[in-house]
Amino acid sequence: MKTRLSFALVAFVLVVSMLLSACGTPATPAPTAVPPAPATAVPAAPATAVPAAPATAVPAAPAAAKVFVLVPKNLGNPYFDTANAGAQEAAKELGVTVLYQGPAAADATQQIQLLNSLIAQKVAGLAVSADDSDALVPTGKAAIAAGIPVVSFDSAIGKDGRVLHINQAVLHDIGAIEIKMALDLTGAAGGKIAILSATSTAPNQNAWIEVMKEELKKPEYAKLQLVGVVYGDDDDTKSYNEALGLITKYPDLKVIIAPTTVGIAASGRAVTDKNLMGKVFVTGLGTPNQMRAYVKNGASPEFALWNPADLGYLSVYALNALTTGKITGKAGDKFTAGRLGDYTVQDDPDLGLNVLLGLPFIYNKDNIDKFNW
Ligand code: RAM
Repeated sequence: MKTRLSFALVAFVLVVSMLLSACGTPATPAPTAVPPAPATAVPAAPATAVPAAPATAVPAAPAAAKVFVLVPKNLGNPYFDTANAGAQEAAKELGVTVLYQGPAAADATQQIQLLNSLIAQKVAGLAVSADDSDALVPTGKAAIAAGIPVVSFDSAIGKDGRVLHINQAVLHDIGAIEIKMALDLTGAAGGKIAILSATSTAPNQNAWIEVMKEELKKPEYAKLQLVGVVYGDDDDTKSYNEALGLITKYPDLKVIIAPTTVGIAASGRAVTDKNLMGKVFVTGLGTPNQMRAYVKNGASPEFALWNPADLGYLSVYALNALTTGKITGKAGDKFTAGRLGDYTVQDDPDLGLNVLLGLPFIYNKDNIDKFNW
């Protein structure tokens, strides 16, 4: 009897304690049980899918430093290397780390893979020169949703896929200056001109080409005849071959306008190799060090550009202002970008929210030796 009673008691205690613990579990959700949101929001990219980045070019960062990543259209392009030099200068001043990672080729799919991987690594901010405006929007959105501010620089991501675009110069001025230089080179007689661009999807070049076509409708440009637009994909060899193709196809071609630093240098070399100085002129957008020889030998007497180092510098200052809460990215927001001074976020009907670096500059034999980048 005594045994039965104590057995019943033990069983009762067991059942009660089981019931209590069963009720207790769902009633006490610990805060730590919440899954970390950003990781699941980001489509994971296998690390191996990311095109190799020049890890060695990156200075080792103190573990605590904030990590921004400057993502060019492609690696191995001196234009973007110069932008990176400016970005590193800003990084030093601000005490942040800026990594420089990009796809091997100017290709949006590769760029998206890299960005997905950087989002998964939870970097502090991204500055991207877009290989394709629309294709990068979902990726930019995913970054922003994960709390990573995105600015595009040089080549804009569509408005929804970035907080700000860091604009090198007013779109209209860049297109207009290229047509003006073409007429300077043909003289009043005018003649056939062709455009050798970057990739056919590059948002910046496509926008400039649209402006060039509009400019050509003006009476002062009536004697300039645009015979074609070709694409060198910001690849030196392809650009060189496209330039030779234009020269062969149009024996009376007067000017090649290349709104890309890769295309203009390759065109300068093509004209030089064919010894067509004084017959075919090259102009567009170039860097002084790549163009110096062609300015001096007459293949490209003048070309324009802004300073890409300043563009990289301003991009990092803008990311820093966004991540420190100094600005949120709305029109009218103001911040100071070190040696470049004060900037205000502006809203533009086409470009959306942006920060404008300044005016493009014309390089020629009188000033080219003042520049070394
Ligand atoms: C190339 C790239 C870049 C463009 C310059 C002018 O380096 O296409 O996006 O801004 O040219």
